[in-house]
Amino acid sequence: MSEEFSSKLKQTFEDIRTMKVRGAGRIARAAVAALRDEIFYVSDSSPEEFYKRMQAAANFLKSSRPTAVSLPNGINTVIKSIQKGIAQGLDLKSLKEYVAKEAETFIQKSIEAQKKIGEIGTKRIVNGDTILTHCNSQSAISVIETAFKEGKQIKVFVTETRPRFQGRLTAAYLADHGIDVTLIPDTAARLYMRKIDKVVVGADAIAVNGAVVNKIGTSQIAALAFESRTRVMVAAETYKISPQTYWGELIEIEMRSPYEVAPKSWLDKHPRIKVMNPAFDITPPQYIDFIVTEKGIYPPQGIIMLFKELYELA
Ligand code: RUB
Repeated sequence: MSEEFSSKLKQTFEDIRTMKVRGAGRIARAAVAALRDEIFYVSDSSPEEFYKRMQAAANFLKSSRPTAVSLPNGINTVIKSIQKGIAQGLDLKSLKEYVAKEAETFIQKSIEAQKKIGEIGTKRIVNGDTILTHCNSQSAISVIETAFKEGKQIKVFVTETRPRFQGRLTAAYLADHGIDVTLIPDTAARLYMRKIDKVVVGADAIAVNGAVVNKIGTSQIAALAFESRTRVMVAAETYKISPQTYWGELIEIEMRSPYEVAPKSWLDKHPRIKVMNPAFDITPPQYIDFIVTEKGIYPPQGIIMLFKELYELA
């Protein structure tokens, strides 16, 4: 099936699957860019045939990783633009140009949204704050970096984020940009929570009830923050809201290889040990103080209103 796609598209699929490209925003932009390039790879006789080929490429890319809702949401904007172009009666050449432009617009808007989240989120960071972040979220980093660039004296605690250690990426980035960073084991989060003024994390998906799906361990940190009255900010673009949750569907949690948790050689020696390696968890809305999007700041309970506005369901 995948033979019909360009090697570039297949490479993007592989890069997302193997986490060479990772983080919900980056995943969405990479997939949309791959689809944009695919437009000029597929040779078709009619707009309908083109639509069919692009739909197949879209489904293939969607299957690369299951949890980040930004991936299908980004891909769907491309597919919807094909439907729109066909409905307008565009010829194949104009249709392709139109779809390529729409894909590029999604990518640019995604980058702008992350910047805007930084500008809005920084309003909730005060001089002297000590922040804790988990994993490696560009939107969370945007808030932290903007606050720092505005001259706020901040300190950042970063959890290592086992088993893939994405926290190291965040710690290195922030330290390289001059920010005071302390890397801690995930298991030290409770010990240090009393020093933390705000938890700032990203999201892979947001359910319409305000629950947030993010890197495994996020819900534990949010529960600890709740226990010590520390505020929890989620920084996420609106394309991370999951439309399927409006109809009662659940967000699939990706299960990854057991060998990320323990080496194969060791597990082979202990065949009776089972391993579970979920990549994400769900933080209930009551553990989240507010969600910063490019459209503004919302309490988790306000996400349903935002969703209805975005999808014109109000
Ligand atoms: C990454 C992760 C990030 C979100 C948000 O998980 O959980 O917090 O994707 O990132 P993984 P961003 O490393 O498994 O992809 O704000 O950059 O979209």
